[in-house]
Amino acid sequence: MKLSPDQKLDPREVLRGLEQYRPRRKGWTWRRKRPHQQVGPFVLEDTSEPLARSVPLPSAHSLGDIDPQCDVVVTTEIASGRFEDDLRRMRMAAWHGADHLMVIRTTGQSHIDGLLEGTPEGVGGIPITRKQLRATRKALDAIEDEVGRPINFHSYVSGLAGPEMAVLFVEEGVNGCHQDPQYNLLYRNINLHRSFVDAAEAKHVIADGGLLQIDGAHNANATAKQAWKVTPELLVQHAINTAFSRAAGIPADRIALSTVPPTAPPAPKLRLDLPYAVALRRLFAGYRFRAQQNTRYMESDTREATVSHVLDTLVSRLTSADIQSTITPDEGRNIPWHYNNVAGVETARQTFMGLDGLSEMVALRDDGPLHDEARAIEERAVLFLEEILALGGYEAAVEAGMFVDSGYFPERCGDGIRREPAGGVGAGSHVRREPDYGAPVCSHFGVNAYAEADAKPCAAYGGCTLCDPAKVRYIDELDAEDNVERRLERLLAERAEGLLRPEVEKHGDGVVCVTLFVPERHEVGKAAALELARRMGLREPEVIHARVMHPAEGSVFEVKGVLDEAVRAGELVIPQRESRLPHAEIEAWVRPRNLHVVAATVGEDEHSVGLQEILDLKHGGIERYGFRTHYLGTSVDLEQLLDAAATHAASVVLISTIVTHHEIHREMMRKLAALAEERGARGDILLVAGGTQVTDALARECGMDAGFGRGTTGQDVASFVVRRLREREEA
Ligand code: Z97
Repeated sequence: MKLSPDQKLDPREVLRGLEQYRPRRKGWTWRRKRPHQQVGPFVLEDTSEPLARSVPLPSAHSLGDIDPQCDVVVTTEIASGRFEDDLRRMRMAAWHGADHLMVIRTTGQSHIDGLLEGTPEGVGGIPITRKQLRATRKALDAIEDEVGRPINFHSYVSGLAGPEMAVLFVEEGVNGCHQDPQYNLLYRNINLHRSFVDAAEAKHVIADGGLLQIDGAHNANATAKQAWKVTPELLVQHAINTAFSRAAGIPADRIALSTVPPTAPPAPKLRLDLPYAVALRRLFAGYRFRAQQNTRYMESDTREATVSHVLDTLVSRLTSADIQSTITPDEGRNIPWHYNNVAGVETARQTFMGLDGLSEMVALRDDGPLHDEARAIEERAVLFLEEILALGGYEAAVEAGMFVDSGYFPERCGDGIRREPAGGVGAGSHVRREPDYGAPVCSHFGVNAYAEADAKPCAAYGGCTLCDPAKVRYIDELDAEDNVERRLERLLAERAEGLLRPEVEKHGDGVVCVTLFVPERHEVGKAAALELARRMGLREPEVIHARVMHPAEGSVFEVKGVLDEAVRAGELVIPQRESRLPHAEIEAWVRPRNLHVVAATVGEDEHSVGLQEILDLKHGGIERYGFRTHYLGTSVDLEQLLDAAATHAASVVLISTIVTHHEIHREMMRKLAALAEERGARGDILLVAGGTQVTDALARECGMDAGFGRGTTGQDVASFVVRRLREREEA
């Protein structure tokens, strides 16, 4: 399967021949670092190999469209609840720099003692199934070819079917996973013994499959009310899972500790978060660090979340994270929307690029408060471990509710999660292995009756699914209604008809978001915002974010709703921008003709940067082609402008308006056209307007010859002028 950048991903292509598909690579891949790399005008220190295809950061438009990639793996977590829609989301995220795509299942699958087949949604969202993993890995193969960088696919090995899931992941080429028995126990109330027995088996399979494992300590962080107080316990949780994973065979550099800077401003974030990050790196040198952005204090303000995430990323850079996991800034209020996956990824990427070379200029102090606090967290963690031992061990500690307590250890609040070691889901379901137990796959923790000195254990029964992929049983959809083929019917029909609807999560969901400021006190404003959204035609409007600007003056609201409208692509009128003429062609025509251009900003507009860029030689403006430009300054009177045009016998008048109130830009364009007409000069001069609110159609409507909006370059303006003047000459 091959993707073409100008074509949509075709889900039928992904599903075709899936039963024969085999993953082409197994195990985890890091980025290839390229220190001291020349990228456009800069030498960058903390970068990796560039992408073949991508969407650069917005500011890159003024920097030669460079798109350097940072040196850490960037993650986004995808959970639309429909895998076929996630594929498009993954493609977009990959183009924006993500190379670790985590799919979180949305069913309560942890409690199901087996694997599901097909691609059911049921009523609870997506489970992990072979077909879904296979389709995703296949699509990711094509996406990684398109962007030119390996993409790590990741999901979660947890719950009662953990070992089966680990085998499935290795069979299907999943590259990374979460696995931590403490997660099962504390957050899913799965029996303690069952969780650890399953984890030993699962971890062994993960080790053999070369997957990167991420632990679950960050969940304490997300659950504790005062997350900065849970830091000593986080070190303990990391230690338990790490030691257990090593014992089960995972090498240190494929164990990633999941760390989240615990606070958000106005808490003194770096003062609290840095010591924890430093303590962690000191204690766990040799392991990998997966830094996750903070969700604990996030409400509905995407701007606020973004600022916290930038600071989280600063902590990552200062303490050398290997993976930067991003949280979508809308996670506090929606099931994340696809464009917010991209926003999260861009936040990390933009921050890393901005911090390039930081470690060569700034070093963390190993004395003073940073050192003292890190030391205090380490000491508290050691005390925590000693108390576990004093209580009689891990079981007793869990029973006593030592975990996720709100106190800063050794202080205790008594609100920790308590688990009965003999209780929980799956209690009593673990049985002692028979001495002659034979494992169904070669990766196995403990004694395997099939193991022989010089042959693979599975040789005894003709090969296992891990050694011989042909043995994998692929079971397609089991449910005649709840399956991907049925779900695709609408999508394919709408695509065939060229129907377009807005969407944020699933194909054509119609969801839109509008921002309104209502000049009233909050409660009234909120009711007004909802009513206004209804009148805009939005079904099921819901305020997803509100912020008081002033108690009496008003609030701003973001309202989401469903727009039950579709447009047909084929019926849209798409303005055709004339193509640019080659530089050489423009110059060859302009230079011998001695053409004069007068230019100014008009109205009361002092913003001349845009216009200067169109004119200026330095900025690649039209002077480079040999135009004689006369820049008259800002807020210039229209009469003066036309006087100057007459003095220089100018062929072109360029006006610009950037910040305009009361439709001044329209008024200025109309007046200029009328004045030129009055003077009898209209036929001799080309009148051209530019500015953020100007469009070509609007400018023409106001009597100009052309209008240019955002993103215009000197080449665009020069191409237009040359074409027009050439026509006149030839006429
Ligand atoms: C993250 N945003 O990516 P279930 N195992 C571990 C986990 O942390 C989780 C699961 C399994 C977070 C993910 C919370 N964590 C969200 C160690 C989930 C998922 O299928 O929901 O039972 O397990 O780190």
